Amino acid sequence: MPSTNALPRIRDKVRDGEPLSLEDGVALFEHRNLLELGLLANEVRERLHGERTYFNRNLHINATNVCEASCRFCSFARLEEGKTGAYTMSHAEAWGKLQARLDAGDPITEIHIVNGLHPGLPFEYYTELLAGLKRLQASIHLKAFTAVEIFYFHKKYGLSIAEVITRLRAAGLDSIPGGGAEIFAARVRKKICDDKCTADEWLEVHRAAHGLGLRSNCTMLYGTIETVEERVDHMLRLRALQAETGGFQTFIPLAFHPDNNALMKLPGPTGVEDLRTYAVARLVLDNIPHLKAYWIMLGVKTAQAALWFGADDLDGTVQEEKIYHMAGAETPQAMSPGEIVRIIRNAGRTPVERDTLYNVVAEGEALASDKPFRRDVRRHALEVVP
Ligand code: V47
Repeated sequence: MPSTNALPRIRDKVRDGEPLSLEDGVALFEHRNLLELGLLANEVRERLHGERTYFNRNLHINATNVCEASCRFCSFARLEEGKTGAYTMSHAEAWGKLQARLDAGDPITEIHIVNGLHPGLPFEYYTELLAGLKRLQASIHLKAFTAVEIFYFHKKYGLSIAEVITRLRAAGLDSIPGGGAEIFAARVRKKICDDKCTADEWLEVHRAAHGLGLRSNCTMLYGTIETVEERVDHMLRLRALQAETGGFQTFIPLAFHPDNNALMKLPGPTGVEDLRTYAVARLVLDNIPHLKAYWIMLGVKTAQAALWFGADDLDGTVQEEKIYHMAGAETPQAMSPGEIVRIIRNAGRTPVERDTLYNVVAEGEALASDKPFRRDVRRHALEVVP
């Protein structure tokens, strides 16, 4: 605990629009009074977005969990086909997920696709996956493949990073999700994810994507073995790339879930740590417009509270999430748009349905007011059990 209260000095910097330093970020993490910290983060949140709180209608597809990497925090991956719980969807199965939403009259605007690093699939598996989804719904936004996957494609198929992105884009890719960043510090990566791309390689993929005109998101996995210095360092590296390219839309802190993985002995972050991390992120990442409280992993109640600690986005209806649910998340599998609207209004904020690029889809009277999904839809059994 620092002997002096750094908050008044940091508050002046924030109000003057001065970027915060590593030391400032660490001092914020160490500031005991959570509400003072939250108030300052909320000031920035309201300066940027007022009361507006965004969400979208989306669907997650994790087409395969077969993965060459052995990240110690991951409960989703299986090393090879044939291992218990390993799966790879056929194109028809993956496309069927979208067809089911269309048949149900659910006007989703985005599909979020994240997979394992499968050693045996041809590049065409991925391009055809995208192309088939676009054939079903030309207007759907495909936010697909983390930088880790794109780097893997680059190495595996012998294409430059730019060529990989260009070919995926020609097949239907619209933007890149923020996953796989974990924590940039080499010390931590060595211990929790030493067999996938490095921090610099992750950043290089996003730099290339931004250079080709694609937008992307960025994440930070927190609550494993990292220090608060390493969390702030992570944010500063993202801020530096954003200063260069301006291509990041949203930062998503991802709270570690400890079930069914090699880090099971760790307790996972507490609610206060979640809110503190959101507030510090809002203050340090002054050049990334949005901060997403991903309700699937934060829990609906903490995500709602995070709307007063810097967050302005709740992600979306989701459906079919596997990565966190296999790691022990107890949140529902899906929330109806009406339920998300209710949660936002109940927090005293103004809901706005957006598309992936933050264009407004509906607000005010035009917003959904449907009931929560039936219990069996919210809690439907996972098709893949660990
Ligand atoms: O890359 C994996 C993380 C990420 C665990 O871009 C875990 O809009 C905690 O990136 N505990 C995938 N975290 C999810 C992701 C994401 C989610 C929502 C929106 C967006 C976006 C991106 O989840 C992985 C990894 O960093 N992760 N296992 C775990 N046990």
